[in-house]
Amino acid sequence: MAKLTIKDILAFEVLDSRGSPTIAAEVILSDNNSSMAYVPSGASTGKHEALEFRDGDKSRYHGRGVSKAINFIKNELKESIIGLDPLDQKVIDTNLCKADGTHNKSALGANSILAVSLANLRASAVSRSMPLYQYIHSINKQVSKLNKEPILPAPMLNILNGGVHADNKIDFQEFMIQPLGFNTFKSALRCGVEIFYELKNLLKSENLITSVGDEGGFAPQLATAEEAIELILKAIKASGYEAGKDVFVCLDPASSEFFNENKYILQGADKHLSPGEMISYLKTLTSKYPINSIEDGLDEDDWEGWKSLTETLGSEVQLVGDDLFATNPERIKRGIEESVANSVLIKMNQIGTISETLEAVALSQENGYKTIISHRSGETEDTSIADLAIGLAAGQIKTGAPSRTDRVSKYNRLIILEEKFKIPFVGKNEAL
Ligand code: 2PG
Ligand code: MG
Repeated sequence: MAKLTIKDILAFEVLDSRGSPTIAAEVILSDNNSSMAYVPSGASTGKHEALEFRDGDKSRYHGRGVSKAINFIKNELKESIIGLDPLDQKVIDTNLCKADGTHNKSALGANSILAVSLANLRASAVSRSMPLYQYIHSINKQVSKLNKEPILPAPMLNILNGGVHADNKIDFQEFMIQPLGFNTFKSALRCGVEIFYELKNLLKSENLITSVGDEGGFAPQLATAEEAIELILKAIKASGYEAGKDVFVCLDPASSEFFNENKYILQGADKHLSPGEMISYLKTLTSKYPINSIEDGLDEDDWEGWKSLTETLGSEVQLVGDDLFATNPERIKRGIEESVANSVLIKMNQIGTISETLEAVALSQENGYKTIISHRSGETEDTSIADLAIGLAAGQIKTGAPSRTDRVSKYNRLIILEEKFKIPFVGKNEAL
């Protein structure tokens, strides 16, 4: 049998869910199997993320075009892997990184590199006639000492949007619900969806708008986190579910967005807090409400604050590093060494290749940190994160509200994989 190789790579400038240009890349193999991958894009991007390469030419898409990144794929990146074995993802990713040659992928862009890395992964799965999640599980053997069996993740649904994802005054970016007291993914998701319906009814009855933010959650004109949480709790009750038992509240304040000169400036809530006061505020919220997870509760470089936040709340609440870790194994290592946070948000485009993403998950899991596979606020029809969450047994996924196809497509993929392949659903204790 002829050796399997990468025959061609195509790239297209397409659009994400905010109408911003992004990249779709197609890897075509010598056996004529192929697959397309689309790259997402963040709004509350962390300082330590790999670079997203944009043209900066103001005459096109307000400078947000990605035509240069597309050319990097067609030239430098293609040359670096053409003719190689696609099944050796590690070699493919190493070559892509070498072609870039920088520490943060600033020469060719993490968006162009990830498009090729992910398309290669997907095309390889097709060529091996495996569902993507199974293929991911099979290659994770080389990376993870645990390589846990595939499992459906607990969903985190962002049903109320604030911060830079919405045009309201709420300082915190995301108010999520996490259904946990269920035996299947489908029934957990149904709980989240029914609460979402009730939240809409409540907003209407209180004359608040029901338009949605970037991740499909409602974006009412509220000002404080307390107001948002109270409404969600009412919606949970109205749906017949019990908060703190069937379903929990999760927050992503995305604190780096409002941290300035060592103060957390909450304009909607009219609070200017020192790191110590911000920790006390988060503690108050968790003692008052059934909150089981807080992501980016503090700034991405406030390691001192994070340490004391972890000492204060780490034994009772999941503390998730997103901008803090930026899916970067070096930063995760530092977090583990300094006992900072206890969970890692995983976003492929923060680091830029599949191999480094697998490394970040393995490192976290091997050190007892929980992992949550995450979408970006700018998404596409690509559903690879659903398979990634299952194949790596991440335990949790956050992919927005059950509204807008860019979010729902991931949930639908999870529903179908659960039923078709009879994959077990993560238990409450294993997820958190
Ligand atoms: C976050 C993400 C996704 P963005 O902060 O967790 O919800 O937002 O993609 O805008 O960084
Ligand atoms: Mg976040």
